[in-house]
Amino acid sequence: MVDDESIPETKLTSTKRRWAADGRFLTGRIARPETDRLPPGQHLVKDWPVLDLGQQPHIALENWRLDVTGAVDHPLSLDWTAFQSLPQSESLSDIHCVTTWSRYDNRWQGVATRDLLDRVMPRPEAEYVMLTSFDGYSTNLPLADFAAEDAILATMWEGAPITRPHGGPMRLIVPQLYLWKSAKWLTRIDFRSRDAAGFWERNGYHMRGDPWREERYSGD
Ligand SMILES: Nc1nc2c(c(=O)[nH]1)N[C@H]1C(S)=C(S)[C@@H](COP(=O)(O)O)O[C@H]1N2
Ligand SMILES: [Mo]
Repeated sequence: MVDDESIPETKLTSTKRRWAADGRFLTGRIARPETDRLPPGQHLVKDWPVLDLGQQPHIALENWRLDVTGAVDHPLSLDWTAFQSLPQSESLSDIHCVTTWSRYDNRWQGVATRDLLDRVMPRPEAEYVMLTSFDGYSTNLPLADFAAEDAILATMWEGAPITRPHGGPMRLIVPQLYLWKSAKWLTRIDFRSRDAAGFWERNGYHMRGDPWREERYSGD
């Protein structure tokens, strides 16, 4: 048995310990009974609708970039090759759109947000994340949701590259929030101490967007 005292204290272990002490990830994936799989007010679809502002950017891989900025110890600016060299993960999840459709069992591959967090090391004051995309879209979410175990910076869906209409070459997937929080064509992740509204949040959508609580609009 390895006792805790023998594990060297690194910045990573100390940050993880701090997160655990804060209960940072307590809003992460929660096992739900099968009968409770469909959130209130949702219906199941088999296809996958496309929803966005109507500008689906063409991003050549040589022009692709991901900047990770704000309240982190190690900001990053990654090109496609550097991004692809991060640890790769797979996750299976349901998606829930605020327009009332849900789709079960989507298989994603890409970089788990937790692996990105291990690299950049959010500072203690980082409580929120603002996402910005190549089409000018933005959306905000709590760091605890961004850090959920099944949240992934996805490049593949069902074994094939994510198509441009669905956010290829890379989009975020945060299964536990409505899908508008899952920015397509993601290019910037900014860590912040205060919450600020993104595009739909400025236009009446909820700041958090938990489908299980039906947090659709700002008054909900
Ligand atoms: N960059 C970007 N991401 C976006 C959007 C957008 O307009 N631009 N729309 C959001 C909304 S409102 C939804 S419902 C989902 C839809 O994802 P899909 O088209 O893959 O179903 O993407 C979200 N991410
Ligand atoms: Mo949406």
